[in-house]
Amino acid sequence: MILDKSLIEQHNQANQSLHKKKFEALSAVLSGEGHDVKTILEKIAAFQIAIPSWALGTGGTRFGRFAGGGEPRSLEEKIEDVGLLHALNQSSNSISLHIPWDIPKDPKAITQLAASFELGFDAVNSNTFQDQADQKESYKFGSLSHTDKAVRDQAIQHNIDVIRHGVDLGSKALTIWLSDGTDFPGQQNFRRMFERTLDSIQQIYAELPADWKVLVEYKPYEPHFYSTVIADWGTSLLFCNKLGEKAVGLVDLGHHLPNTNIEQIVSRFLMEGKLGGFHFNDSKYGDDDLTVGSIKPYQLFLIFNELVEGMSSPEIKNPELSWMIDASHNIKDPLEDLLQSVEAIKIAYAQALIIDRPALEKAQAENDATLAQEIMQNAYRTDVRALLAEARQQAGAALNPVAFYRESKIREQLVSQRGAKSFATGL
Ligand code: PSV
Ligand code: MN
Repeated sequence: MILDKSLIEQHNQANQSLHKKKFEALSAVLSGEGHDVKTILEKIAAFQIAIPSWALGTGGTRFGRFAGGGEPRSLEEKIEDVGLLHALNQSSNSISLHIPWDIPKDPKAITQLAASFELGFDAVNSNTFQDQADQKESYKFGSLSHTDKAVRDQAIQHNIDVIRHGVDLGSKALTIWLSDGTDFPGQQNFRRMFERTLDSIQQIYAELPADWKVLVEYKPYEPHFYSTVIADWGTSLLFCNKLGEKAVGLVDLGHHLPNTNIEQIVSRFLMEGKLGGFHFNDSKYGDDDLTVGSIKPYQLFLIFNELVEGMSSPEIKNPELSWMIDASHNIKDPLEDLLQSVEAIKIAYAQALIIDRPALEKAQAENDATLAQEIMQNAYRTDVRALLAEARQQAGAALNPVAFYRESKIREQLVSQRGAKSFATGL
């Protein structure tokens, strides 16, 4: 579905006077605090977050799935949906594919279609956590770490195939999330599992084009419940260091045990120049895949504080990051959910940009914990939404994307085009 841009203009006109009041008031406060509002707006506008191809349909749990209707039935329709999101917020100019859920059969046509929506392709994701119908060897007992070389070889070849699909599309990174692990003590030898995995990823690494990265994602448990081969950031970093320069860590916000200090992990990765990217989502208990910022917005802000501080420090030499959403659940309209997630990420980024850094550094040097907290929370408690709206408006997007989506009855139109029972591949 192609959006009629004049409808966005009408929406912006109708909401202009209230927006103007909010933006002018906020600009006055920020300028008074010494910030350059124009530069902040430019940074917000430039910040783009990739949309995962698997989050455009309704997500499910192992207990069920409640499809919402109008879901994209093909990769082409998924690209159209990301194009729609991008037209609404001008903040998601790429899509991250999961293979084999979304295999581009005609890569040229797919890249052209994406380009027509001003979209590119972010990291491609391999999948050795499920068996496919036409697959010879089973991943029941693992893939890249498997005891049987034939299974490992099949999983290695799959990752190499994913790289080739990515090359055809113009992607520049492979994300490996390895579900391999064990469910019972004594089931496997931890060290040998690590060694076999390293050998497998080394073979994949050797196939990476010169300008590619491999993002090594970690996760402490699920689908296995006793051990995971790449369980934590330390193991991810260990793999990356052994692999080489092109290997970098991927932080999925849902892949930590309760109360883990994720912002400190981000700082450590940055310090080592080994932070590759993010899978944004939110969670209360485990890998809940909830809308970004819906549960722990302060944590998200603290993560962006580390990112803004780290990326602007001359001593940090970290490659460019891949920003991706990895959220999907059961009850919301997926497009509304993605709009909310992107908004939450950009809010946290904008808040981190307005931290008074010189004052914070001074407070830290003087061990003034009270003042440091005041400075952090002054930024966090600033309602920056009018900045985001202004950046969107200047880029030709909607002042309020979710409201516009509802007013324009976009889901209803998608349902009438695709049917109430259409089914997207993915989780
Ligand atoms: C696993 O939980 C994960 O975070 C990985 O990134 C997968 O690729 C994605 O979710 C979808 O299953
Ligand atoms: Mn993930």
